[in-house]
Amino acid sequence: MAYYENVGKVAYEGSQSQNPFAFKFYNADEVVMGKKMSEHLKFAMAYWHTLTAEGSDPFGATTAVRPWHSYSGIDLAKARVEAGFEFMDKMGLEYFCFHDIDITPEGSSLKEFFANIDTIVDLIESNMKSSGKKLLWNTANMFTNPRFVHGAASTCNADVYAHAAAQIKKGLEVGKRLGGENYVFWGGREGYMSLLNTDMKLEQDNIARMFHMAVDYAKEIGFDAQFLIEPKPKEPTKHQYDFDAATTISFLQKYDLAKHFKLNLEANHATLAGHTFEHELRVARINGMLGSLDANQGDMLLGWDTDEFPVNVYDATLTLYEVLQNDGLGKGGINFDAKVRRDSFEADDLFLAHIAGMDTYAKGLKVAAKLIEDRAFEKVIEERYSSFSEGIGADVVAGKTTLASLAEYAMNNETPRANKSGRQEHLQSILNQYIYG
Ligand SMILES: [Mn+2]
Repeated sequence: MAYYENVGKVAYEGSQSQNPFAFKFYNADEVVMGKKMSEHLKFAMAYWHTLTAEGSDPFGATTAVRPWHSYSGIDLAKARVEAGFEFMDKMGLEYFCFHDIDITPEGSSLKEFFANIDTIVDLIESNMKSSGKKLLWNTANMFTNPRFVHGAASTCNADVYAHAAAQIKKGLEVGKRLGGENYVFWGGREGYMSLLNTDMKLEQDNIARMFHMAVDYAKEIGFDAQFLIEPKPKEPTKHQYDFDAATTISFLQKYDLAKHFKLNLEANHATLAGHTFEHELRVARINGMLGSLDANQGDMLLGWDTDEFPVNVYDATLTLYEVLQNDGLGKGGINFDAKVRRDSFEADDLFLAHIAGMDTYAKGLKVAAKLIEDRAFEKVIEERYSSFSEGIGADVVAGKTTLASLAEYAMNNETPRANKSGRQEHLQSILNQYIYG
């Protein structure tokens, strides 16, 4: 049966199309910098926002009208699988991502939960085989169940720590079975609310121990997915330990985990941390840690994680600029960790929102590719730092200088070469020319 009867396969019709159910910029087979758009943009459906969450917020109940509402329990979980694969097929999404609790009810015990997971994973696996859709990543939700009130790997309760380990173990087994290309750790409640009751060192040491156990188990079962950590600065805890890219990278380096992990970066988490998304991508990229993206955006007038669909072409351009400079995302992709607004409650809105997001990223990709092909900013940056490619600057870069040798140089060159303007506003207008031109 069809769950989305109003909508057929979404096709590319070009920027002049008036058809709401058509792509204006995303043309899967169009070649950009030697690769198809669909290879640059490995878009993934977020199971939780698309199929599981239905628009509740702290002030009101669910509003979404969904075609699976006549089902309940495990039948509802099965209907969501079928609807999800129909949605991916119609949208041209090749990948999906899920938390364990997105796909099935937890039941009353871990044993029942894992049995439910097996039932639904059977169905997901057969749909993957018939459709060719792939798992970008899965993860364990270790923040919704009340047992995780004090965190999971950072909990003060060793029995809860063991429960978290059991969910991760199961998640890795599911990932291996479904051929997941990545496995994500998001520190749901891995942080603290008050230092007055918190042993920060023990909590961070325990998180690292959990990661090492996960690395070991993946190796043991032959699961070769890329491990990813998703930084977020706050919410739900006041201070999350994986605050941002730089904090997370230093954590991984301290605990000898850096070689096993990369980062799954989210736009809304970046802005919550007081950074732009492109800042987070740049930090990860220059450290060889850029793994995958959660494509969304926040509302700058609100202070929380609103997970809106990305519709800002300026931001998308600078995001794709970093991705292209990184020569792509490797095993990673672009997951829409984005939900339709509570008042966009019709099933059709799921399609319209994904079209908006995919078109925004497609336009951003094309502009970023042109910027790179023309070396629009690279030429400027090379010139700006050119004093480090010759003379005393080249000696600094080669590690040939000491404080004493630099001091001697400075004393003999009392009038340094003149500084030049950074030309920021001019560069911003060039970026606008590329976007609007
Ligand atoms: Mn978010």
